[in-house]
Amino acid sequence: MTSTIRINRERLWRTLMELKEIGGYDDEATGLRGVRRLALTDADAEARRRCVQWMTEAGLDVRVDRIGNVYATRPGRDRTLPCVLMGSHIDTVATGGAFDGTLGVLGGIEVMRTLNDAGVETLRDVEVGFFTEEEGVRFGIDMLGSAVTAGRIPLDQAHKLTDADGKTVEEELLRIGFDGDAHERRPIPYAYIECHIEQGPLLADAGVDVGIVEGVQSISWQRLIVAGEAAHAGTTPIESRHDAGLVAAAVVVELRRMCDSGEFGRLRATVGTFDIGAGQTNVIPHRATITVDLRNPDDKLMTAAEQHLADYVEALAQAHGVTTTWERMAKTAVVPFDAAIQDVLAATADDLGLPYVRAMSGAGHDAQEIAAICPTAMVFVAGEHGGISHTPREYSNPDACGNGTDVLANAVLRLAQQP
Ligand code: HGY
Ligand code: MN
Ligand code: MN
Repeated sequence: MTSTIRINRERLWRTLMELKEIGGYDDEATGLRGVRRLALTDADAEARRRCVQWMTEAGLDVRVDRIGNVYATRPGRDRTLPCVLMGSHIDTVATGGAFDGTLGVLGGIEVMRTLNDAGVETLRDVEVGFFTEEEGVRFGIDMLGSAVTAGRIPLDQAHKLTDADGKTVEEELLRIGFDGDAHERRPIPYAYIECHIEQGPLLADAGVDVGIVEGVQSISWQRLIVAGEAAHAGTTPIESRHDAGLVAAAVVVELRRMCDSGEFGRLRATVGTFDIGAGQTNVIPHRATITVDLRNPDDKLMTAAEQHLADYVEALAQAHGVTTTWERMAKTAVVPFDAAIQDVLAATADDLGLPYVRAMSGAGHDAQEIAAICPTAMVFVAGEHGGISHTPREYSNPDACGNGTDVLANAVLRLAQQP
């Protein structure tokens, strides 16, 4: 067995703390510094350039593909062999923290520096990359760059997606100078490992820093547009209203009932955007738009939940005399990760003397897309404050990040030496 390597934790932490200030903002709700680095914005562009600089300083060959994914290669002895790929994303939600995605990218760059410092020559190329628009918050489809790489979303469809201001992905890639020319259907890797904070309570509850991820639960994103009729708040009798706001609110309440009922297994539902326009105190809302994010570790129960919701909304539309339109934003099935790669991670954690738990991922990740093209798994790192994430309260400590990245480093090294 190759001797173990240990990454430089201070150096990794310094890069995490530096990157968090690119798109950093003072979050009123928490009083903390948050990160707002939506995909292809100026902040994302600056963070991309900083990561490319770190990659170049580590002596890596950097390339950009046509959806803006960035890969950096550390050549191995036999360049004809498929590479071992690490990666994640550096775009964040609008009220993000310092670790979601960035840990997997900066951790991968730190692995490269550590291999350099140790003078290790690998048999296979090792690559680290970051994918475009993993969060989906700006252009409406999550894991966009990795889904294009895996062939699930055509490049043309991805390029044409627009943000709230009508700007397309293609225009924004051009504007920030990341309209690369490498083909997005990249050479198939030998294996892919993503290091990522868990973003939940499982590892912290188990008292461990490290998790080995068995797979990702299914995700369904839909937009519901309700069109009713504006009318006077005082004179319009209750029974003759077509209140779009009421129908949308009823959907929110029903979603929670569906989750609490257990009828749909371990369903999780979130209405993260609720828009009834400017609104006027004394006018019945004529229009409401909500997004519905469903998660379920069981595909059949996910389908049942979507069907129930569609029937429920149809009945509401009849009862309240409104029209309802569903728009599909994103849908991914449960994705199991490769057992052999999980075993490499487990053996690596054992060698490092790091206790771990195995867990399904509640969040979506680029790894679930890349799993379609090569053997893939993830290593989780515990978060604090119950693993809370997608908020400036997101936090993991230097040791947990260091332990998770040591697992990444040594698992990648094992795989990169395999003929
Ligand atoms: O939504 C998710 O699960 C991920 O953070 N993109
Ligand atoms: Mn993420
Ligand atoms: Mn996220």
